[in-house]
Amino acid sequence: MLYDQEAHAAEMERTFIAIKPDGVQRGLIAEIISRFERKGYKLMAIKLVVPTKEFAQKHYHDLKERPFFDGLCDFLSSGPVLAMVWEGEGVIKYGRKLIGATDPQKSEPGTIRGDLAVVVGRNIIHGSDGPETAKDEIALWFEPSELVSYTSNAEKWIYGVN
Ligand code: IDP
Ligand code: MG
Repeated sequence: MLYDQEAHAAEMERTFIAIKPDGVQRGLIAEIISRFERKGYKLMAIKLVVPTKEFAQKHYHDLKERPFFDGLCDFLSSGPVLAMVWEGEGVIKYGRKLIGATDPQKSEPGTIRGDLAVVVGRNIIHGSDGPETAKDEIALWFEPSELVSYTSNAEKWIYGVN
């Protein structure tokens, strides 16, 4: 069913997705990106960065009381991270579905962590968990000028927008 451009634009969301150092080192970049791309989401920003530990602490600030916080921040800053912004209808929530549960042993087969990871400390990918964190994480990792807005020719086929 076709619906109008305005309704479509109002439903558009952006989320922050990062392939952690284990995913990059294991050669899983293309595999992971392809799952978001084939679903129909649109890549708006991408860069490979080695975050400092201080930056990792900012990214994971919500978890600072957890016993694994220090090790987690050491790990995130231990090598290249592929930082991305993906756009689409429902991409924040559905992106988390594509990723799977935090613990790969509890992730369903078919999800990224379910198919490609085994332990919680090396679960290869990060995804924003809600609209507020998505906004904050995109702002932490990217300058506004690094986000590329464009119309994909596939959109009218993905959304049925007239
Ligand atoms: P999420 O990545 O699924 O959103 P969070 O609870 O936000 O999960 O935790 C952030 C990251 O911290 C996880 O992806 C995982 O790498 C790590 N983590 C979470 N719980 C544990 C744990 O119990 N032990 C070790 N690392 C953990
Ligand atoms: Mg989280």
